[in-house]
Amino acid sequence: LLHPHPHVALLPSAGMGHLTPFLRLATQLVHHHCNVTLITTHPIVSLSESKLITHFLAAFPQVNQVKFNLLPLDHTTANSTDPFFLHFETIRRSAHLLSPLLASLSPPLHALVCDVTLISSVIPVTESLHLPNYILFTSSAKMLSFFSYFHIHASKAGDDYPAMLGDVEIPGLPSIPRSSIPPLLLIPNNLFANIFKVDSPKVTKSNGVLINTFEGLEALSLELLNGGKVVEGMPPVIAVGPLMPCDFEKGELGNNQLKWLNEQPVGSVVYVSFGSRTVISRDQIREIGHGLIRSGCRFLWVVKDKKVDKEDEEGLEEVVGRELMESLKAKGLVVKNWVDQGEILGHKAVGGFVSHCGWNSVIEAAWHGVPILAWPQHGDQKINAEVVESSRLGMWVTSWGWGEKDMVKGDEFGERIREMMGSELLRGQATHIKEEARKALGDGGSCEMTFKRLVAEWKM
Ligand code: BUP
Repeated sequence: LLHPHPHVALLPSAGMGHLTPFLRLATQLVHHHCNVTLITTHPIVSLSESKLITHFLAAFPQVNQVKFNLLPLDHTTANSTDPFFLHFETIRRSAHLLSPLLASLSPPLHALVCDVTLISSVIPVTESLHLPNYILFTSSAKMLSFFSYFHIHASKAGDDYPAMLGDVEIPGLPSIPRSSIPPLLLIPNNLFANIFKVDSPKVTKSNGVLINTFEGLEALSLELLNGGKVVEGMPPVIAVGPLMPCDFEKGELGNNQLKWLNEQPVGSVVYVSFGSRTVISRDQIREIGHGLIRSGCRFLWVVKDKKVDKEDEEGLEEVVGRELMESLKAKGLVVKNWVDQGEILGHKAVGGFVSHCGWNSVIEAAWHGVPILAWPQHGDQKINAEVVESSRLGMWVTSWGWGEKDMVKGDEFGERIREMMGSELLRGQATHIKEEARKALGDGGSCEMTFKRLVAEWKM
């Protein structure tokens, strides 16, 4: 019996970097005539996440929302203070409650797509329901290689984990130096490392891994993953990228930002943002400010000094300093609240992007052909920065340490911005990658084929 419209449930994890690609995937599935159920987990961590969900559901009334109320988490039993990681853990510990919820959906489900950080607690649920389980991996294919290989690497260190973790030699890929390993994996027994270690070998238990990348950006990693070279028994790794900013995300680009951008010459502005969950120290914020002035470039800089936006109440002058704020006004715009990054990167005035290399940001820069100056701050970001550098979408100053630990001086920062903004080579290559991205997403491109194949598979 063929089902004309397969029913797919999506289970994202916490944080904009995880939620956003899930919602973009949902729009693609709707476009390809799937019935979509979005499982939202409560309580929601940040304001930006609740707003985005509301906008999404208003734009897609045909999507069915199921609210999943999580069990309260005893924080003393989870070794972390990061609200997003604690939320991952809360979902994981509540996952068994998903069974009746998924089983009661009508029409019956054909697949569940969940975040990779939930995989080991969701697999038993989908297995018991005989429901195909897919992962949406929200980072790069290079990071997926690292993630799925990590348990093998960690086992080499044996009881001496994490002290004895060395450079990571994944078959077929350039070696990943120890200094690029997400720092939390090097701290014994923290929550993130524990989740990572438990989930890493479980990827092979899923029916497929959807990933927000495309051949034109990460051909080698995709080939190795799919050829079973990285780990044996890898399920199909399905490139569904680029998952692009959608209309429902719009509406936060303040009028003054747009007005200001409209007044700047083509390609003259550097956009500076370190993502939704990076806290930059006050001292580093000041150095960044001086660097921007030193660069001589025009700039749009998003400042953030709290991990969760609900806590972010201080004014810009307090964070940046009154005097510096005054000097910054001459050449740029400094903003504190959420901005419409998709629209900024797509604006003709923007000619460069200083980015932490959260994967969504990298893909958005690729889509708009904007060269990146990579400054990874934590997590997967050095591994993503390596993709940026090797694809020549941008440049990465590898001597800059993790943002959390090491300071970069303003002079050096300003110099590198000038270098990126002045590079014809980077601009040319970024334009080429943009063309590849547009080909992948265009009529008859790889995305259309891929979704058609997936939907056909789910219909069986
Ligand atoms: Br900040 C900010 N406006 O002001 P990443 C971010 N974004 O639209 P992260 C805005 O949030 P993880 C803002 O376009 C991207 O889609 C941005 O995701 C958008 O980094 C998303 O780049 C941020 O993956 O998440 O937030 O650090 O740590 O999970 O990678």
